[in-house]
Amino acid sequence: MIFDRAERMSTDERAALQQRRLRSLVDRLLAADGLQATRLRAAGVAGGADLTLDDLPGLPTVRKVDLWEHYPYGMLAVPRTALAGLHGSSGTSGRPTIVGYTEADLRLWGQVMARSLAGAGITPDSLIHNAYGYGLFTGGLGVHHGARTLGAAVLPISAGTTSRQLRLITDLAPDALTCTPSYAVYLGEAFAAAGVGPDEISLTVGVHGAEPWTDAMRDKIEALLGIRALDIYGLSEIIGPGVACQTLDSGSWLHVQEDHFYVEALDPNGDTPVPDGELGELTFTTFTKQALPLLRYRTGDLARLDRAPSPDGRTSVKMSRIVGRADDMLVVRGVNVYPSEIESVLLADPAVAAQYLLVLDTRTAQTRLVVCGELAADADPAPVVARLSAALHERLGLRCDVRVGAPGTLPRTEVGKAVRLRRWESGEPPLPDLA
Ligand code: DLL
Repeated sequence: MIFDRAERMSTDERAALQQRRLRSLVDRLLAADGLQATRLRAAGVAGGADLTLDDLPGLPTVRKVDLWEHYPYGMLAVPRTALAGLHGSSGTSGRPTIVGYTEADLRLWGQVMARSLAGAGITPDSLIHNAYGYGLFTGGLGVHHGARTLGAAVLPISAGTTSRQLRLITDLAPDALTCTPSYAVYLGEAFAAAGVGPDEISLTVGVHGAEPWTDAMRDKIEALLGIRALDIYGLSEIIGPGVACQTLDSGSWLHVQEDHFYVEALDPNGDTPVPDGELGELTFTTFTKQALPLLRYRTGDLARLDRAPSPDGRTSVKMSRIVGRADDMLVVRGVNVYPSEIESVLLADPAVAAQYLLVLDTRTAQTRLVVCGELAADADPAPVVARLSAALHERLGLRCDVRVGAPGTLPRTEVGKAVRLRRWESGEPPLPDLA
């Protein structure tokens, strides 16, 4: 189902709307007279009136560090008293980011999330088992706003207490599951351990995001839960989940809600957009957000853009799944390694479970990458270790130290985003038996 006419607007109509919205955004930023106004004036922009979309690549960018430096309210374009809600993320570096929403922003969020849920086949008759965390994190409430706008029922179970989740999925028979991909695997494994197979689970679709995942991980989720597993992307700074979403018929692509969130993919210097189809850093402009409008926010997330017609009839630009982050590339003995490549190799092996952990051991000059996996069922690990070592060497051009344990031996994240990388710089190993 296409929820909103804007999703199938002609590209000309959308471009005209975007240009009007860009002009009004620039006027609002200048009137708010904050950091972004200073940067706009320094770039010679005194008003929005004459700007076109072609001028965007010449306008100044903002980054997370700007939000940190103006924490907590310095980037708001409205008085604190005009806020209807706040969210935040702790981020990998531990510095908090706080974002604010007006009432109109919350309505916008509900609208883009309703589009995302409807694209996944969720209808006003659906029951959504929403296992994203409720709280400062945008996942739980973001889905909740979308479900309300769509008219679907939502169970706000939040993350954690897995035995209760299984019980309620069994008793209430929801058709849709919303949670991180790692938690979907966790739920699927717990069902399997309880002897409940995919055919006995009522769920038909899952909408998963908030952390990187691969096709191999999707295959595991779909097999464990008997669902179609779709990707949803977003970030607190832009609105939360609902910036882009895969639909049942969009192939592997995610439609970007570009009438509200204009996207560019920038080259590694952050200067120029790369051609469609090439990997670039996603950079968003929030045309319509009131409380925290951002012009050209550089996300650090790497993906490709595509404008070919989509079989689902939606006309917006599409993005690939997130391939990695500009800052998550590991350099191991001179070889550049993206964690997602390792995930693809591990999970493509049917003998390996979906849980894994990478340990980057930099205690000596000879950096070592330990790849810790887990068997899907009790078996002899030796042939699996040999297979994975060879496959990783071929894919990465690097010899990794592969360890494969019995099912259930690696630590799992029940609440929050999965931790896939631990750095071992000194002291005790992050996992026992790693020496
Ligand atoms: O994770 C919002 C969200 C909630 C998205 C629920 C999807 C579902 P933050 O906590 O601010 O917001 O983290 C944003 O998470 O810059 C990406 O690096 C990563 N991320 C989000 N969605 C995906 C995804 C939410 N589908 C950061 N694939 C982003 C890969 C993702 N990475």
